[in-house]
Amino acid sequence: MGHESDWRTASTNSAYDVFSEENGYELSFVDCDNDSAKQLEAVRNFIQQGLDYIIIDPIVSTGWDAVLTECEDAGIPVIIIDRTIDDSDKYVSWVGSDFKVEGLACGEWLKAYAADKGITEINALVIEGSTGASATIGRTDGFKEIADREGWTILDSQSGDFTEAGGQEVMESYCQSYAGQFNVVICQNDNEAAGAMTAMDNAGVTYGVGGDVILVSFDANKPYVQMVMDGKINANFECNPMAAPTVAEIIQQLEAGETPEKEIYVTESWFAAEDNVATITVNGEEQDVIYVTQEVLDARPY
Ligand code: GYE
Repeated sequence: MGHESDWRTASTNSAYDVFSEENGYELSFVDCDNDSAKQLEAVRNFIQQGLDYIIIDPIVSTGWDAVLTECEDAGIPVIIIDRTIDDSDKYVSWVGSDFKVEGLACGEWLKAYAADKGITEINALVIEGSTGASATIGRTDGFKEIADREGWTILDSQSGDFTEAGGQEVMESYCQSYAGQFNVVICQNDNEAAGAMTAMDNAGVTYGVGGDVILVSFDANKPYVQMVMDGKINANFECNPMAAPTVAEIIQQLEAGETPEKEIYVTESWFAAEDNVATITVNGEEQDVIYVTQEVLDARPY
C-alpha cells in the first residue's frame, strides 16, 4: 500500500518478519505510495513474474475484479489483508479488522463517557482517513450510526489521508471555521491525531483529560497508547496490524491442499485514559474498555 502511517510500518515490518528467507519464503514487496493505479500495475507485474501467491492490501475497495480475474486465470491464489474489496470475491481469504465495529465502538464509548461526565451536547469534527479506503468507510459509517441515533451533530468530516500532515491541515481549517463550536475530535488514525494535536496547540484549544475537547483516535500504536496513558488522547480504538502470521497459516493450508476460511477477523482492544467506562455494548456484545496503566502499555506488542 504505502508508508503513510505508523500502523502501516507495523504491518510492513510484520510481513518482512514472517515472509523471511529464514522462514522459507522469497518476498517481493512493492510500496505503492497509496497510488491505486500503481497497485494494479504491481499485481500485474507479480502475475508476469509467475509468483506463487499474491498478497494485496487494497488501497481502495473497488476496481478489483479485472485484475483478480487475471490472477485467477494465471492460477495464482490471492490473499487479501487489512482493507476489504467490495466488488470482487476472486480471492482465497481476507484477514483483517471489522472497521465498522471500530467506528461503532468509538460511538458507544463516547456516549457512555459523555453520560458519565454530564456532557449533554456533542458537536463533533471528524478527520477521515483516505477516501475510498474500506477502513475509512467503516469507521465513518460506524460512528455516524451512533451519532444519528443519539442526535449528535457532526459539524464536518474531511479526509486527512491517514497522515500527520493531513491531520494537521484539516484541523487547522477546522479551528478557523468552527472556533469555539466543537467539543469532540475524532481522528481516524494515530498520525492524524498527532497532526490535530499540533493544530489545536497552535490554536490554543485544549484536549484530552481535563481539556475542552474530547480527542479520539484509531489504530492504538504503542506511542499513541502512551498518549492515552498521559491523558492527551481520551480513547484509542485498536486496529491490529499483524495479519502476516495468519497469512502464513493460510499459505501452509493451501500448500497442504486444504481450503482456508474466506474471512478471518483479527482481535482488537479499546483503550481509554480514564476508568469511568469499563464496558460498552457493540452489536449486542459486551466489550471491555481497557484503562491504560503502565502495565497495559508495557504489554503492547506494537
Ligand atoms: O488505520 C491507518 C493506515 O488500513 C487499517 O491504514 C489501515 C489504516 C490504518 O494508514 O493508519
